[in-house]
Amino acid sequence: MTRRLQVGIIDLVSKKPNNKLFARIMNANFASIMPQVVGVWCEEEGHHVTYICYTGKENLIDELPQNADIVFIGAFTESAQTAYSLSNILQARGAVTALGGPHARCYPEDASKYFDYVVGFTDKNIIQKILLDCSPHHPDGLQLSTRKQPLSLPGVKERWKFIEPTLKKAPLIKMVPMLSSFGCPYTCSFCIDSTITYQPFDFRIMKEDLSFLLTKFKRPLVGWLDPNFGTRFNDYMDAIEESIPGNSIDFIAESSLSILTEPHVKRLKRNGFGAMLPGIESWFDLGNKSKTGNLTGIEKVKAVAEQVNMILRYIPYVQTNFVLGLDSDIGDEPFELTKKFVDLTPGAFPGYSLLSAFGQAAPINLEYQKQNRVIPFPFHFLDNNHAMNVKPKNYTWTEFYSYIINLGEHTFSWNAILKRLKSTHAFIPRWMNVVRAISEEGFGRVAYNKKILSNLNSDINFREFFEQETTILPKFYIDIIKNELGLLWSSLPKDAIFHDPNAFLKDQAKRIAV
Ligand code: B12
Ligand code: SF4
Repeated sequence: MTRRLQVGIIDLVSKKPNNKLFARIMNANFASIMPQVVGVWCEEEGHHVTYICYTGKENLIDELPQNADIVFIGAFTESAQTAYSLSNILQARGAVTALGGPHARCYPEDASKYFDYVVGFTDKNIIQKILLDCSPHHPDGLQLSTRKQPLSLPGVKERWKFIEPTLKKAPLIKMVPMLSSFGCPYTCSFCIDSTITYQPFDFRIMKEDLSFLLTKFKRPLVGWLDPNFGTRFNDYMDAIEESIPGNSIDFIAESSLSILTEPHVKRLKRNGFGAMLPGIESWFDLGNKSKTGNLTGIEKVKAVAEQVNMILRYIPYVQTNFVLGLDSDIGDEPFELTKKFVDLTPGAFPGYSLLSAFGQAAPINLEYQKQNRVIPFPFHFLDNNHAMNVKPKNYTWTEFYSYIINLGEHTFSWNAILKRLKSTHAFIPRWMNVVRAISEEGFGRVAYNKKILSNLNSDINFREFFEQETTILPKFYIDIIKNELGLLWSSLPKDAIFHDPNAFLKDQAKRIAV
């Protein structure tokens, strides 16, 4: 009989204390699935689980499990420094620590300096192995991963005991995270899913979960975390229609434009889909996923705007996602086209991401590393917005920041905010757009980018870091980490704000040498 372990699980939805309006309303809705899944598996093995979803409003240090034998932490790269610091505190208290999630997948070699286990693709077997071993591994933690994504995961019903307390923290909107597939049939070069084979889950679990949710809420809200929801469109819609009465659950999903044809959108509406987040990414690249084929430039803008306006006639909330700084972009044209698109689709909310190479996430990152274009901005800033860690191919930094500031000012001008308000008719989507525009994501980001541009123009060390002429980290970044980590800063191991930006390339070279 194995020992009954005290297991702690921390889902770092936030990397820092955050009491802002948007965070208070939304963060609990962004809980990850896997920390809950790990909780289910640990309990099935007979262990006692304490689960914390950190949304930024809890006092994390007070809530840390006191007598845990092992603590699993789920973290994005932007939360890496927070996670490293927590691991240090927990190890000092005698706990063994394990890291999973996007950061562990993208930067396993770095994370293994601070954790006893670093886990990539995870199934129940791996968790069982860790629980059986449950011992410190210093100075290099064990890196574990299955070869592929698992075939299925515990559904909502089994995760409910972790979902329920998390949603209690969400005052207004309560979204249940669900997953119905892994991977994607497309191969967008920057994306972590470009090499993951598309694999739908067993529809029986999904159907059971949807019926189960109707016993918990009058009208549930489900957020599909699939990277490209509805790839086998008719099968998915059939499954939803067979399991619940028509239009009885609200759904949110991220789907490619190629899926969002008018007949499909009509069916989505009938089934309660109230928010869709299609990825447009670029006017000059990645045409296949938007089904615009060879169209580029203004022709693509017009075609996509027409489609997005069609979607908006049926679906009240549409966020259109773009990646800024791709190698296919040159001059002011991509930015001017995006501004044009914003004008042509006043009801859509544009989401902008700066091109980011997250360690081992995508094969193209090897190319960037070979070309020596990856800049070691601390992980804390790698959230697609607070740093672009790939040196742009066709822009100087000051040109690039001037363009993104101009685009931000256009997108979040009062004129655009009002037009968005007038073109959106449902209550929550209307005000969600306003809150997003006037908070961190809109006004906040424009102000932040202006600060970066001003530093580039006035601070030589700052500019040299961006130009890869020095590796001395500008004080600007250290001060922000210090400030945002608060009490956790003093527990952050020395050197943990630095990382090797070319670790993926070196790892590949080692593998070839072996
Ligand atoms: C759904 C999603 C979201 C959702 C939900 C996020 C959430 N909390 O889960 C929303 C829209 C909120 C979101 C937001 C963001 N996202 Co996002 N998102 C995704 C997406 C499409 C799917 C993630 C998912 O849940 N998959 C399902 C799970 C079950 O599979 P998995 O993630 O592959 O996990 C496997 C293993 O990693 C492991 N595992 C995962 N977690 C854990 C935890 C433990 C403890 C263990 C042991 C194992 C383990 O087990 C799984 C099975 O093998 C991914 C792309 C992708 N396919 O990974 C991007 C992705 C994770 N997002 C990304 C980013 C950058 C962001 C944002 C920073 C974007 C932004 N600017 O706002 C924010 C950050 C939010 C935050 N801090 O919580 C990056 C992360 C890169 C990185 N290294 O950090 C990704 C990889 C996309 C990309 N650019 O390639 N995202
Ligand atoms: S369509 Fe979306 S999920 Fe699929 S590879 Fe492209 S960016 Fe990734």
